[in-house]
Amino acid sequence: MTPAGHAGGVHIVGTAGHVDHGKSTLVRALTGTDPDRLAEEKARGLTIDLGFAFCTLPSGRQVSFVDVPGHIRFVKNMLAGVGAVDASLFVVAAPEGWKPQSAEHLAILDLLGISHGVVVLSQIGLVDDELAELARLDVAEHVEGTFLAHAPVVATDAIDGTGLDELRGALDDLCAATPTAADRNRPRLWIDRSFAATGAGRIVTGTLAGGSVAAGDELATAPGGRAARVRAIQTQGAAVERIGPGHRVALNLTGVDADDLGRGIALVRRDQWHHTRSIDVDLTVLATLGSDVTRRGAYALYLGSGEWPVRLRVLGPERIAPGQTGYARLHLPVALPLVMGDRFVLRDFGRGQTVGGGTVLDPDPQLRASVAKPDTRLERMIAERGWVEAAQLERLTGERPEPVLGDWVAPPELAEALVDDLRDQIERAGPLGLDLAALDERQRLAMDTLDGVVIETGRARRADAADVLADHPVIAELAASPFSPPAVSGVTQRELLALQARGDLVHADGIWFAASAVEAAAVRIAGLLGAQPDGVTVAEIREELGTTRKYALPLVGHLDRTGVTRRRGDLRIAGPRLPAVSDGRSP
Ligand SMILES: Nc1nc2c(ncn2[C@@H]2O[C@H](COP(=O)(O)OP(=O)(O)O)[C@@H](O)[C@H]2O)c(=O)[nH]1
Ligand SMILES: [Mg+2]
Repeated sequence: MTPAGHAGGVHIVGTAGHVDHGKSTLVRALTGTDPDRLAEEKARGLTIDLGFAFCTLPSGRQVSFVDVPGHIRFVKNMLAGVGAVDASLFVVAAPEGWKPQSAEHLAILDLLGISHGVVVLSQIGLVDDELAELARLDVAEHVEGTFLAHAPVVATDAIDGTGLDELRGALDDLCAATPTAADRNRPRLWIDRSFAATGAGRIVTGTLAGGSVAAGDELATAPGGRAARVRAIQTQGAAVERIGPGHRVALNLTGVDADDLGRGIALVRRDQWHHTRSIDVDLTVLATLGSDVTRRGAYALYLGSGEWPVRLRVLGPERIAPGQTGYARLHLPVALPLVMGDRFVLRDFGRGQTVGGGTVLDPDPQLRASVAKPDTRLERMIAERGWVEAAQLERLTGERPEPVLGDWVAPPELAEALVDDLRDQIERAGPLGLDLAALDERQRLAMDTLDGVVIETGRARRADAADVLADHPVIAELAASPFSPPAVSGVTQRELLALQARGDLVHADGIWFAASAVEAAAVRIAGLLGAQPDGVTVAEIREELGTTRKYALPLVGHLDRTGVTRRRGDLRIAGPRLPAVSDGRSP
């Protein structure tokens, strides 16, 4: 066991166990902080809501505790706290032994994928050795086959201090063996408490996961989408400027109303998450459940720190039997920022029972429920979507796949089909080439990856296709009588347009001119204007060029449009692009 990888890391340990088994007393004995902070909790000696405390272990490691209520009526509060813990401090009172909420809490931790824990046999001072041994056997039997099967078991008495040092040592070992939260630069804080700050603004608390938060950051509520600015951050009782994932944090927020904050709401960076109202999940139904899970039933989804009523549809068969794992589509009443791999617990509202739980497989189901077959494979996500942006897949899965084209990801056969189709189009376009303006973004990106293709003046042709446009006879034909060009013949419209795009021909009011003719005309007019700076008439231009109005008008119109000349009444004067005339040509 090596502590590498969590230098400065903090572990979050959640308590679990039946009511009155000594969870809160144990947390107070370890940390000096009474996690029962509500007046009512103190009066009744009963944990109602989540409590928080922290301490430093003998190794110097820091550990934060989330103390949960054990009473059946407050399972909802327990669920709001355990979603983000790294490990479990699982408490069973030696005098009472295993009880219903011992079982329910263990099942919930298992469903949430918690895999590390320490078992505490508490109140050991209240039993003799024989009873203590019976309690130990009782616990061993019940944790068999669960993540606690091989967990250390420590007997403690929080009142006389028995076993507390041993427990600290066991917690140290536990933390050393438990990975701390990953940093994916995608912070998400499920709020578990929200209250008014003494100055201004609000305080929210939660377990930060996925990324860092710094003072000054702007976050958004989800659901809700309200902007909230982080004014100050506290962790373990101290103010910090910035805090990484895996910590209990309190954020002082400004710019957001109390109504927009509360348990179950998440704070995330805007645009980093896919917000969804339907998810495909795997669902493991507890073996102890008395009936199958079907679409009938009023279900509550516990995810993050929230509780949401959901509609459920089993995928594939109609039902999932107790002890079985199946697939389901859940419909939520609000859009939540969810990602593949998020864990959840499902309870039956009416019966107040835990039904089961599982993992989000697809936070944005694409297929109809009758045919959907979700799993956690990236290839399935891509296959169901076709072309999809890598950034979107990262939002959905937390993984950023290697794009095949630009920022796009696609199933291999689609990527191949795109390239094949492009090669076909280029082939069909022949020597004239394929007009790139007619292609979409992905086709243009794919074009850059093709070998043996030449791109010229916005057209792509095969490198080995002759350039039929170079020295095309029509250019010479038109240039031969530059200012009275013949009507074009023996050349296709596509060729003419391609020649125009290359700058070889000019099309003006229905007449095709050689580009060289237009340039020559500009020089000749510049000469005229040198002699008559106040302007020349179309008639004078027509005479200078030795042509007729039929050609002179389109030519002059073209020169006006391209800024060579400018119109003033009936005259043409110099435009900004009038060529300079050499002295020799000026009179
Ligand atoms: N003698 C003894 N009493 C304990 C011990 N732990 C808890 N208690 C008592 O058991 C009762 C319930 O403890 P509490 O921590 O509130 O249980 P929780 O509901 O699991 O949080 C309280 O009256 C405690 O004083 C222990 O280790 N030894
Ligand atoms: Mg308690």
